[in-house]
Amino acid sequence: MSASTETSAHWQGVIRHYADYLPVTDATPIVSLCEGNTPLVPAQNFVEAIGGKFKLYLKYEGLNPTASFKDRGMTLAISKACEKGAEVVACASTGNTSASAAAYAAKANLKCIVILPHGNIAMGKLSQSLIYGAETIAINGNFDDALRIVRELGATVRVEVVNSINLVRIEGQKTAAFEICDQLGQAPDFHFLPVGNAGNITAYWRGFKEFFDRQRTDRKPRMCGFQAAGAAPLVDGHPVENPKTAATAIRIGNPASWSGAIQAARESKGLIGKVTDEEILHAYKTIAQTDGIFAEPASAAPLAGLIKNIHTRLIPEGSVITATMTGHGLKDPDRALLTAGKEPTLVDPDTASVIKAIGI
Ligand code: AN7
Repeated sequence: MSASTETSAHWQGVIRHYADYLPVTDATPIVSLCEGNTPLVPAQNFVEAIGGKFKLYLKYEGLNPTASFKDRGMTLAISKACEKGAEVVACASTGNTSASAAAYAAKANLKCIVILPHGNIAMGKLSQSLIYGAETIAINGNFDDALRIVRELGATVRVEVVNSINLVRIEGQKTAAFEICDQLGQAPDFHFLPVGNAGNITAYWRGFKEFFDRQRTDRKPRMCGFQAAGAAPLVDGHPVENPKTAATAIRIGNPASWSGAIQAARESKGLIGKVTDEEILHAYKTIAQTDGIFAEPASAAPLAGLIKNIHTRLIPEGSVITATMTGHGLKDPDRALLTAGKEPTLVDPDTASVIKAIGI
């Protein structure tokens, strides 16, 4: 079956679908959980609610097998690790990379070591790493400390590092840009996404450029990345020693793909901006309540960035904008409960009490 006739019912993951664009050969054992092929969901209710005059589509990456975009890079990283004969993989993570590494390592029967900043991992993500059976280490430090340790581990013992400093991860993640072009029929005018360790913005820009070079689209988008204000090294122009944000996924002070992010913004005439936690959480609640999309807080950073740019001249009327919803909202149920700010209304078990409580 050729890739062009493959239907979503036969989808077998991003490596098989985009093999011509990825560093794989017949000798590469493909480790896949059928990731990718995520929906591009129109979000016009949100656009109307914020007073925008553009078209918005959300790439809902929370619908990947481990509920984040990380699966696209991880299928390739674990496949290449197997090709090399690795037996142990390791990563540092704010939660989603570790969930994905743990799942793909389980599938490939590799040992997986994950190093996490203690107390700053959303509950859903921590539960994933543990149930997939990864050796899970929490450190009294932040993500940047964890990444330093993993780099040192990779140089000291026989482990394959599967953070995005492993460039194969970036290669896999660029398939999201391919899918957006395939879904829209061309690249959008703008692509918005959150930025933490900056691997994903690097990957998307590479993907859009490759599809343009191979004439699969006649345009390239302006890349607009958003960091949390308390963890915005790329905007502030220097590493942040103690990054702080409620969006724990992007609580990163010294991104590994720093130059890739700057290059994406510069070459595409886009920007890297920052948004406060208050703005992020407002966007997080708004997209859930207008368009029924439950994404984790970090994923709402680009939506907060959109709101912020409604009254600037950045976005011409009628523009087509895509934004990546990088992780599922269920990853962080504690934050959802806090942000909703409501408890269920408890009533006696009779219809009259329910009618009284709902006020209709
Ligand atoms: C939901 O899991 O860095 O800029 O260790 O989980 O490519 O780092 C997660 C990052 C955005 C930022 N949204 O992407 C990790 C990790 C979500 C994320 C990002 C992350 P990058």
